[in-house]
Amino acid sequence: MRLFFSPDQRRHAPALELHNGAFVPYAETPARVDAILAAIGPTELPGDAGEAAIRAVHDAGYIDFLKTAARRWQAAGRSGDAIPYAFPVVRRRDVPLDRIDAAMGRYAMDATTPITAESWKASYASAQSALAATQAVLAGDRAAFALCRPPGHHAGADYCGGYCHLNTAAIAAQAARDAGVQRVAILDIDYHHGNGTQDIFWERGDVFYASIHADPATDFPFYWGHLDETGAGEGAGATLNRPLPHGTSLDAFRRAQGEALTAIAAFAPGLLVVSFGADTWEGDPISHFALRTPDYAVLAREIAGCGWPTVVMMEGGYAVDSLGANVASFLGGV
Ligand code: Q9C
Ligand code: ZN
Repeated sequence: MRLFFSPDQRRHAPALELHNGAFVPYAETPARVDAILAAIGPTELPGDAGEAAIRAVHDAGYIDFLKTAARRWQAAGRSGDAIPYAFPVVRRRDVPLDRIDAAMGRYAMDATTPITAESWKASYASAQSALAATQAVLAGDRAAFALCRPPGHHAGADYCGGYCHLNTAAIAAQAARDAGVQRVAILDIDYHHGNGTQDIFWERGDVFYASIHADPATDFPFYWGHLDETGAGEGAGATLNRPLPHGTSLDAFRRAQGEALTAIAAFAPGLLVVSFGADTWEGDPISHFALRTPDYAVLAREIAGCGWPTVVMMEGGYAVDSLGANVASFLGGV
């Protein structure tokens, strides 16, 4: 299986994040990719396919914001990373937001996703890795892996959040659609619900989104991922959510994944995108499931057994010492 990663993806390295009411060291570190690289062996550099596939998913205003936010934050006299703190929750009129503080809240869903001067470079490179892996599968490989980092599934068409700026799974799925694949399915097995991916395809009947995750009644991102969210309009029935309780281990996770795979099979996709997070591991520092390292191979074999061309995107996973083994276990199963 071909594996894609660009060193530029290390360049996003915020100092701190707001966690449980205090600033703590940022959990989504460049060390995560080094741990994965050490376990999975050599990767290939993605080519540079430009911005078109990113613009097919994300708003122009948001892309411009990502490129310029750190500079605008500095120009406003700030020393640390750019972090939003005021949000237009009451849906104000779409007035121009010149002040960087206002733009930060407009283009973010939370205050846990800092933007640095290098964030665009790193997220752009992460999207290129996603596109290169997708190209490999479109060209005939049965499966490929993009070591995406920063991750993607919390980012919507016009917002960042949950450590994510560009939605790599959505960019991959849309690129496959634009290359002529009629129906694309996304299976999201990160610990957290992929609200951005769900949002982007909510009213789309051509991209099926299925997610297994911690119940939003107890866990981030709170406002999305409930059982009764199933899509709307053309996309009615093309979203499937399986929220699960703290302590979930292989048996229950596997049953939920089986339901997701059955629904995806009925949709008959030409390509499967997997948003894979290893934050479902029993020792993850910010999560509460109980999967063990060998469980990832079991889950991956069941996905691979469905026979769809499959492109895997790295999402979360914060227990750095075990991350490599968990990812290697999953990829071995694929
Ligand atoms: N105190 C991914 O796994 N932090 N993102 C929650 C809880 C956000 C995780 C704060 C977690 C985002 C890709
Ligand atoms: Zn996660």
